[in-house]
Amino acid sequence: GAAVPKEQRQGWGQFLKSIATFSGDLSSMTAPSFILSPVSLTEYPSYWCEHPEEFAAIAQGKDQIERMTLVLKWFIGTLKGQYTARNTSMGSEKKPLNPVLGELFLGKWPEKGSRGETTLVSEQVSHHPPVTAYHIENAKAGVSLEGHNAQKTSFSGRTIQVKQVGHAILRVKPQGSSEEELYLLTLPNLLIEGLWYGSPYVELSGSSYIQSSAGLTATVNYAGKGYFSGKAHSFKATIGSGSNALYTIEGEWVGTSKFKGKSPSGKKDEVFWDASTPREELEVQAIDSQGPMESRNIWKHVADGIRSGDYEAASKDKSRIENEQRQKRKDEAAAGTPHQLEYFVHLDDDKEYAELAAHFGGKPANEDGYRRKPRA
Ligand code: 0T9
Repeated sequence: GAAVPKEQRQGWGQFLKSIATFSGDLSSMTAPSFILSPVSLTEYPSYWCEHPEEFAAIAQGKDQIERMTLVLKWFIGTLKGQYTARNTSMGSEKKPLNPVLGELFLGKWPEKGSRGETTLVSEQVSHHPPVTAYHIENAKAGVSLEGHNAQKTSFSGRTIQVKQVGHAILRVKPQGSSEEELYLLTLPNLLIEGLWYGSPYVELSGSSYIQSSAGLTATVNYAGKGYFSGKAHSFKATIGSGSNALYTIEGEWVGTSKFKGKSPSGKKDEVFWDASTPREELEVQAIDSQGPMESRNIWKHVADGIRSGDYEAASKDKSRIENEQRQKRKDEAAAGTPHQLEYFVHLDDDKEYAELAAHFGGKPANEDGYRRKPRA
């Protein structure tokens, strides 16, 4: 394959073989250097808000149908960043840095015009298995998102299959109303393709749901090349209430999507979302002024090494971090003071999840969850 550097071909072949026989946590595997990303998984929740205007606009919807349409639009608008940003910035999907327990990623999208400031708090709430919790909030707009992410991976044929574990809950204070509206978001399955050629990329498959507390459901069906549209990175979504479909949207989540049939404006083929809309990266404090648990501070030498091609320096500092972590866990165990989460509380049974998930069925009645700790 053209994408694998000559001197790493053997190593890549061995890596693929080891994935094939490996079960469990891919993130802890050592991979050939050309596939390493200098970015930690704790940064990924920022993909949820790279169109801060769309996020803020949700609360402006006049009624529950308009708000659900805005939620779906914001959600579809995040997909290109979530699942293709590494290809765009680094040429292929890359293996993220495996966050340490308690690692933080903090940032904001500043206030702009009438759009209030949006803040992000992301925390690695478990190291083994890796789980990241996050909270994104635009208080002025009355919109916030809380969720957690983990993955179950398996290998079949030439493809890594990733089942996303976790969910997100969006809270909206509709303009001119005091009653909070909730939206449960479930997450799609991923296929990691292109592995044989050393240029992995993500395709989405299966379905994901958005369920509102007001009783509306949006179902998103994902497909790749050769499925319903014949195009890669495609989806078909319906917004409905029970068995009654209100709107159908179809297209590519990396390109344009349109209403099929009925549309809010009544126009034919009304554009739903145009994924060429620029993404806005969040602002993060300079590394020198970051706290000791902040992601870019923890990983600065490793990331520098990966970026400059000094993989020896990268791997040396990565080992130092991992050894320190092992020692920390031992010390905590010996002292009987287990690690405490900084920003989140863990719920064994997320009641809001269970209540909303019951609407679209087929889901386990309970799942754990994370909530932002109340602030002083
Ligand atoms: C939540 C997202 C998630 C995280 C990544 C599977 C994956 C780690 C999890 C699911 C975000 O909201 C969306 C996007 C991409 C997902 C990553 C893609 C990926 O390949 C990695 C896994 C752990 C690997 O790095 C596999 C090894 C490697 C050879 C492929 C590049």
